[in-house]
Amino acid sequence: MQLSLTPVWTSRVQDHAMALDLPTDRIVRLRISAGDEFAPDYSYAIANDSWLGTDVEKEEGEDVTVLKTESLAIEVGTEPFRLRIADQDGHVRFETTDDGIEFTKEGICFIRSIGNAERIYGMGEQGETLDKIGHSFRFWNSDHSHHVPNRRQYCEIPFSIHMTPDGVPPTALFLDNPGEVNYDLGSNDPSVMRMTARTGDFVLWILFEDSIKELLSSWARMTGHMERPPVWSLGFQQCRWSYFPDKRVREIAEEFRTRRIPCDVIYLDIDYMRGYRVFTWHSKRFPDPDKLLRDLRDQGFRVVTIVDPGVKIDEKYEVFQELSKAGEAFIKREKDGEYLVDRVWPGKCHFPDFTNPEVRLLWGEYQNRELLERGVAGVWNDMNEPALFDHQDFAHPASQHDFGLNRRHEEIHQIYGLTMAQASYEGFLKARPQERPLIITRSGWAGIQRYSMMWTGDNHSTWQSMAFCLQLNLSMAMAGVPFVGCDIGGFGGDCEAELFARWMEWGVFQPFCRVHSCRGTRDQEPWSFGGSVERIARQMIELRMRLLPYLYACFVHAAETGQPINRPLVCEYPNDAAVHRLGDQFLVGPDILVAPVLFPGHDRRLVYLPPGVWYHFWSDQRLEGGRWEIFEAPLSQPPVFVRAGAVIPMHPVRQHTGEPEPRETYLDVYPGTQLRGGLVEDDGLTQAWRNGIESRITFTGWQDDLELRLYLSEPDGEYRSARDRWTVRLHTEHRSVASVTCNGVKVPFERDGSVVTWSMDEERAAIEVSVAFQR
Ligand code: MIG
Repeated sequence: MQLSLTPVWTSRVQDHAMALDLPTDRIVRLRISAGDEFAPDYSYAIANDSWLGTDVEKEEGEDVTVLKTESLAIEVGTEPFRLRIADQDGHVRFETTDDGIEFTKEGICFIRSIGNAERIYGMGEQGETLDKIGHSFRFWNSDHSHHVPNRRQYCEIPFSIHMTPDGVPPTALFLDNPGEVNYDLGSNDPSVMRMTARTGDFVLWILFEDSIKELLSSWARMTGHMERPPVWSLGFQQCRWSYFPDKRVREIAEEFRTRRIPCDVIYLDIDYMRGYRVFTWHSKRFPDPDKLLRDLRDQGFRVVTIVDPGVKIDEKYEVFQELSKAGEAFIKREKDGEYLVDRVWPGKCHFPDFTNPEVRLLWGEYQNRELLERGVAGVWNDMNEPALFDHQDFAHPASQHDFGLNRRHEEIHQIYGLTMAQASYEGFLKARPQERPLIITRSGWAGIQRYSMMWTGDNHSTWQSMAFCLQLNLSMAMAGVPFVGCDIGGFGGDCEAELFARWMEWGVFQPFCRVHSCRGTRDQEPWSFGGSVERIARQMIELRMRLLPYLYACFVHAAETGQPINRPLVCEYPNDAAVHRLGDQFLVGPDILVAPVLFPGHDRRLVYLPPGVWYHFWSDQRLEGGRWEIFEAPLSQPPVFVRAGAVIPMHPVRQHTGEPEPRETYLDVYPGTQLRGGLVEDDGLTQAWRNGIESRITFTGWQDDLELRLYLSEPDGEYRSARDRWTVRLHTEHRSVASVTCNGVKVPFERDGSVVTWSMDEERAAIEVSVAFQR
């Protein structure tokens, strides 16, 4: 979008223009022009141009200007260039070196001092570790995965969170340049971070907040929040390259139901198309897609189809004809204006220019006519880096519409996937304005979360790849994309039984929970590895279905605040140095901790439990945190823990989310000094929640030596769930209960092992529970 910021300071360094903006009291933007003057002020990342602004006091000195706002003191000097920003507590939050800009052949290079023991998070699909300090990266979306196992570069996001362990609040940086960008995060000189933009203006946003979580909220306000997703997208999903013909798809569906393994979604990969022509159906393999989709829907399955950007050059093919007629529809060669050609699955193709609004419109219409109107539930955008067969990148300099700016493709390369997802998203909302879009994409850039969720592309069926995926999910979340997940079981290569089981064990805790595998590899359905693995897979998927109310609340929270669903521990425990580089265990929402087993043959693993009390999920054993401990983890019991004080809403198992809403909701209470939890309910499918057709209930309470109190708030909102009963399960091994009263009335309870259970009627009013412990 075009931005309307007015600089509070301008200057020139050598032949380049410079400007500082203060979009809010806590955001600074610095621009340095590549040429004499600034390019028009457009951003593909920013989605919200209503800035609060701030009062500024300006002191202009000889070679340093000081700008003061309520929260920040900004010192900027031009000869040589330096920038230093301190907060109201006097902490230096951002500082360049004494000569902070170099104009080089590689572009504009900006040099910032790295803090003492600094940690760097975020950046999406970049790097092998959660903390990126000491690495260097090129940001250039591409399909590298086949060559380098621990590299994934479909969606790189130049948004990074910088934290030092000295208690100074973290700061975030966003280099708003959609061309090639290079970061050196102290790999050559540990004291400096160099950020280079090869083309275009250097536009750096600097965010100042008090915590990582607030930085992520601020980032979501700037670039857009993810949508509240359709509830079926939280269900289990099965994919493979490819299920065809239609008969095979029906068999897979049937297997899930007869084996009683819950499943919500089946995917159609590229073989459903006629010769890989986008928006067509293969007439022999899928002679009647409408009927197939209807029948599957009757069994409770949604179908998501893949869509690739390359449009086959074929005069007899309608999509090609019509887009060709539209003019400016495809990416053009700069030198002669001819449409660029490269090969992908359909053969020789042109590549739609999704920065052109008319192309997005047409694309959306085809998507709706050929897919959504036939009953397809969601759209899976692949190959949109874009990936090409003949070349790594387009063979010729090319140009795009680009807000009418007509920049070269290379200057906006990073947003190809973003704009394809935008086309898909806008199209979806046109076809079904009352529903919630489900768009999946492989490539993306800053802001992708407002259109689409991400899966992390082609991983491998190896232990190493599995461990790597975990970290990727966290790095995506720390770059503002909460709805993310990897192909469970691994895409490339043959999976083996133990790996599949271990992958399922934590894969079900990902926001996106899908099994997928490459063509030519062995079967990879939950039942493909024998009875015992099938039992584990079923049990884990069932656990996910039970946890749906908890997960859904996490998704809604993510949509409203930008908070991750799978969180690195540092999000919640920033002051605990033990978690600063911890990327092989994660939190699901604030209360569940998962520590996957990542090596073959291991039946235990070392886990770090953050300070506080935790409960072992399978045994209810109460544990003191703030330490490392080795836990037994036989197959089927991955280390999972619940934070003391958590109230986790759960449902009975259903085979898919379209089964009738349960009449009963469980509240799993893990006693702690303060209780907390929440439930958000709505129809799961439509936009009606925007008009208040939802229901929110919060759980609070406390516990002392004698008593535990639990409060359920009165439901807020108009939605009425099917619930007529709550069943509370109090996980307390070490305390015996004397009595339970609900709103002053004694209720019967039972103890089974470590769990004390009782039920309460749903009255659509507040409930106050008191549990008296035996002295
Ligand atoms: O060139 O559509 O990442 O999930 O199965 C490979 C076939 C193209 C790459 C995707 C993968 C998908 C595959 N695609």
